[in-house]
Amino acid sequence: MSEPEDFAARLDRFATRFATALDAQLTAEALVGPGTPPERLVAAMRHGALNGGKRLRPFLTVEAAGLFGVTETEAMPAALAVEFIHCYSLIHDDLPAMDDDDLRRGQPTVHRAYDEATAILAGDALLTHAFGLLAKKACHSDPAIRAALVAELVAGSGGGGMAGGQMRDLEGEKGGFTTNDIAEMQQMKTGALIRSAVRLGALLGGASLDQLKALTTFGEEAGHAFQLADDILDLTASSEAMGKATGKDHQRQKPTLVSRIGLDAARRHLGDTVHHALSALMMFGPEADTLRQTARYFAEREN
Ligand code: GRG
Repeated sequence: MSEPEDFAARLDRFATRFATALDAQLTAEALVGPGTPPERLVAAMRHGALNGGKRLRPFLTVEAAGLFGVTETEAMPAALAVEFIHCYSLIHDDLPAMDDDDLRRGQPTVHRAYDEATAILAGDALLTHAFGLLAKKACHSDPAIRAALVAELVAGSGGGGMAGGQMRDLEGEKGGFTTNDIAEMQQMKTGALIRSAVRLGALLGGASLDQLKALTTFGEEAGHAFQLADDILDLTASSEAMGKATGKDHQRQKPTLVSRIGLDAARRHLGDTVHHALSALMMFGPEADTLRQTARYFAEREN
C-alpha cells in the first residue's frame, strides 16, 4: 500500500474512534449544569458535530502529544475541545448572517435542519463545552497545564484568532483588502485553530521551549497550506466531493490568495508552504512522520 493510502486509512480509523468519544460527550448526562439540557439543543449539537468531519484538528493534537509519549486516550479531552470549537465555528459560519449555506459535510446545515436560534445556541453550547473539557482533571492532572491549555484555545479561537479572523473576513467582503490583509485574515480565521491544535498536543506533552517553537511553526505552515488548498478546492472541486457549496468565494468575488495570485502560483506557493512545514519538524525523528504526512495530506486532499 502506498504512503498516502496508509495515511488516509490511519486518519479514517482515528475518525471512527473519535466519533465514539464525541458521541459520549454529546448527551444530556455529559452536558452538566443545574438543569437538564433541552433535547432539541442536544440533538442540534449532535447534528453539528457527529456528521462525518475529517477530524483533522483533533488528529493533530493527538499526534503532537504522541511525540512526547502521551497516549490517544490521554490526549482525547483536549482533542475533543478543539473539534468542538471547530464544529461550533462551522455552525455559526453557515448561518444566514454569515455565509448562508444550506449544506455542510453533505447534510443540511444546523439552521436548515432545525432553525437559526437553535443553531446559534448549539454553537454556543459546543463552544462552552470545549472549555469545560479542558478545565476537568481528566484532561491533565496538573492544574497549571490545564490553565495553559485553556489560554491556548482562547488564543486560537477568540478575538485575536478564529473569531477575529471571521470578522476581518466579513470586513474584507466590502473590498479594499491588500494581499497581506488576506494572508493575515486567513492566518487568524483558519490558521489560528490549526496552530492551536498542534500546540495543545505539545503543551499536554510538556514540550521544551525549542520543541514548542518548532511545533508552532509547523502548525502555522500547516494551517497556511490547509487554507491555500481550501481556496484552490473552492475553485476546482465539485460540491459533491466537498459536501458543501463550492465556487462561492469566486461568485462573490471574495478576495482570496488564489484570486490575487492565480491558480498556478497558488499551487507553487502551496508546495513551498508544505516544504516549510516539513522543515520545521527537523529536530524530530520518525516519531513525527505522521505529522509530516498530515501536512502533505493538507495540500493533496480532495475534499
Ligand atoms: C463563526 C467564529 C466563527 C468562525 C468561522 C472556520 C471558520 C471561521 C469558517 C469556516 C469557513 C471555511 C469554509 C473556511 C475554510 C477552512 C475550513 C475551516 C474548512 C472546513 O474545515 P475541514 O475541511 O472540515 O477540516 P471538516 O468538515 O472535515 O471538519
